[in-house]
Parts: sequence; C-alpha cells; structure tokens
Amino acid sequence: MSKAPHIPASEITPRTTYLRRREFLSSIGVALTALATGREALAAERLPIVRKTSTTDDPLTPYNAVTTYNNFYEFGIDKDAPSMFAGNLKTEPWTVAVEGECNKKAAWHLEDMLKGQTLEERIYRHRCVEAWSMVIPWNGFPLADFIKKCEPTPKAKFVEFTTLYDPKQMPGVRSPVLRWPYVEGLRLDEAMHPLTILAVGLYGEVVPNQNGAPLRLVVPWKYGFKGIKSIVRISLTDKEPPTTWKNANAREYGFYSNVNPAVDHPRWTQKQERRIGEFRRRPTLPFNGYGDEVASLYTGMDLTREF
Ligand SMILES: Nc1nc2c(c(=O)[nH]1)N[C@H]1C(S)=C(S)[C@@H](COP(=O)(O)O)O[C@H]1N2
Ligand SMILES: [Mo]
Repeated sequence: MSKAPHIPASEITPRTTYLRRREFLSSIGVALTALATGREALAAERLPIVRKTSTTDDPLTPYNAVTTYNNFYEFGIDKDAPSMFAGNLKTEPWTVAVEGECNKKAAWHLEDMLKGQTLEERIYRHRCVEAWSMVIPWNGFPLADFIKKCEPTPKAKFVEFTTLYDPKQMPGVRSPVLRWPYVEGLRLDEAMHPLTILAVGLYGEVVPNQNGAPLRLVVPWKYGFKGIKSIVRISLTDKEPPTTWKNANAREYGFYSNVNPAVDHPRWTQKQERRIGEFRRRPTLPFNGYGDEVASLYTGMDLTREF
C-alpha cells in the first residue's frame, strides 16, 4: 500500500472544528488527555480502529484530494464548495431517527449508535457517475450491525436514508438544483451486505464535514451518489424508496446505480474512469470490481433496464 501524503486534520481545519472532533472522539470512548499537546494530542485524535481490510492494491488517493474534491450539493455544486462551506456544520449533538418497518423505532444519539461498536478501516474504490474515481480508507462499521439492532419486521424490503435539511447551515439548499432533503435507498439485502458500511471517519480521523460528517453511507459497488451524507433518518420500508438522482432525472439515474461499464450513461461512456491524481484513464470494472461479492444479488435482473 502506498504511503499517501497525510496532513493531520488539526493542521488544516479551523480550531473550532478541531475541538468539536475532540468532543466527538471522547463521546465514542477515545481517552483524551486533558491537556495533551503536540504529538500526544494528534495521537489521541486517531479513531480506535480494530480491523483493517483493503479491497485493492491501488494507491490511496491523498487525504487532500479526498477532502477537497467532493459532491455535497447542500453546500454548493462546485467540487471545492463543500470543503469551503461545510466547515461550520454542527455535527454534535447528532440524532438519527429510525422509523418504519422495524420493532425498535427510536431516535438514536450518535454516541449510542457507536457504543460497543467495533470501528474498522475499509479501503474501498470509490467510483463517481461523473467518471472519476478515488481509493479511500473509510472508517466505520457494517450497516447490517445497526439494522439488526432495529429489528426489521418481515415487511421490510428496502431502507431509505435522509440527509439533514437545514437552510441556516446549508447555503446550497436555497437553490432548487435538487429536491431537498437528499434521499437515498437500498434494497434490504444490499443494505445487509457485509461490504455496505456506515462511515464515521476516513484516514483514521473523524470524517470531515464535506465528506458527510458525522455519519454517511458507503456502498462500494455503486456510484458515489448512493453514499448519502450527514444522515438524520433511516427508515425501513416495504416499497422502493424515492432517490434524489432518480427524482432529478430518471432517464439518467436509476434506483440501483450499480457501476456498470457495459451500459453507457445517456451523456457519456461508463467504460473508463479517471482516478484522481492519475493521467491515463483506467477501465471501469463491473460492480466497481466487487462483482465476485455482489453480482449474485442481481441474478435474474436485466441490469440494462434496472440500472
Ligand atoms: N447529502 C448528500 N449526499 C451526497 C451528495 C450530495 O450532494 N448530498 N453527493 C453524492 C455524490 S454525487 C458523490 S460522488 C458522493 C461524494 O462523496 P465524497 O465527497 O465522500 O467523495 O457523495 C454523495 N452523497
Ligand atoms: Mo457523484
């Protein structure tokens, strides 16, 4: 694995954000020395990761690129807008409402969702529908672990996710580029798949706001837009939930959103991708390279029609 240049968050984020991270870390049980400074403070800021797995030998995309080249339309449509305008998003305290077809409907404080939960590092390829890609070391836990705690009823067939909608904190939502709040969905079997995680960190640090703090979805065989950010609601449903990009343009974006080089997007080819930081284009792999693990979820479906 390559040694990507790594800039500690404390050096690139405003001090207020840094202090909030420290509160967050203490809430998930990382012992912080009251007056730790310098090296000690940085060491204390690392997330308590217990297991590391990588699904690729490709070099990591540098931290700097992962955190400044983002889509998070609630903060504007330019790639650098989230890193410029999401800094003051208040992520603490944070509550996630669990609703719908489950026995344990509740408003979960993020600390309680994380209590006793093992944090892992998963190095995943990340492929955006706009044909760029990255390799990101996410820190999180299987979504399945959390869904099991909610005890889905037999009627639950899908999971719907909703992002925070707050015009006071999110300048981008004043513009009708998308229907707000941002929503996404998975079929229950996709949501329960071991590759699907809820992430709270990247590069061993609390996830930066622009990447979807404090809690976002990562589904590595699907286009990046499935990775809904800053989640405030998780609802189990019996019907296929609406999704933001399908709402915006159903001809171009479908519910399934599997990375599929064999099916062109109406406006561009999906056969290749540009890895951020690289010059030559790479061939795009079916299911983003995760076909051995996930292709069986779609047996019998015509993926050119259900895309
Ligand atoms: N709430 C919300 N989530 C979102 C988006 C968004 O605009 N709003 N953009 C999506 C798109 S298009 C992509 S490619 C990924 C980008 O994730 P990253 O910034 O972590 O790379 O976030 C997805 N999640
Ligand atoms: Mo995207």
